[in-house]
Amino acid sequence: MPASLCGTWDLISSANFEGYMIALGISPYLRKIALKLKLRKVIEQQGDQLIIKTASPFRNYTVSFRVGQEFGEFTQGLDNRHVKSLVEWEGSKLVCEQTGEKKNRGWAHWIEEDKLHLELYCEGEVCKQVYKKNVNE
Ligand code: YOG
Repeated sequence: MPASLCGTWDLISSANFEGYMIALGISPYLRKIALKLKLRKVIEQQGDQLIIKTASPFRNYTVSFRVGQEFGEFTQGLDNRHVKSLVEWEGSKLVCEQTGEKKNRGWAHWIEEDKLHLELYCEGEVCKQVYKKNVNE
């Protein structure tokens, strides 16, 4: 059983977020705002059902899904695209494939040394983020 992703996690490092956003076609204005955001992940899991909330003072984004079951995702407030998403466990990694207009799009979450790791993929760009558990929330 992989280490639990559940909890409240605060961003401590981010690499190539800019490259990922450029690949998504985000405007320079929004990229500048997004780069400064103190992002938080709130992850809840009940069996195969997961909810991942990405929270910030600027915008929030929530995705809710069942592992192994494809669903339609609308990335509202992000790049505002419709994709078909499928999330599966690959060993201890929770991996999402987002099929749509953008090629090789998706993300992966895993736990390493008590930290929540995230890679965001789009068209060959990889954004790498690390979150630390917030025990007060
Ligand atoms: O997370 O797919 O944890 O959904 C990536 C933002 C910024 C708006 C956040 C708002 C991509 C302007 C979600 C940021 C940039 C920039 C806070 C990443 C798009 C627009 C919501 C993601 C997965 C995995 C779960």
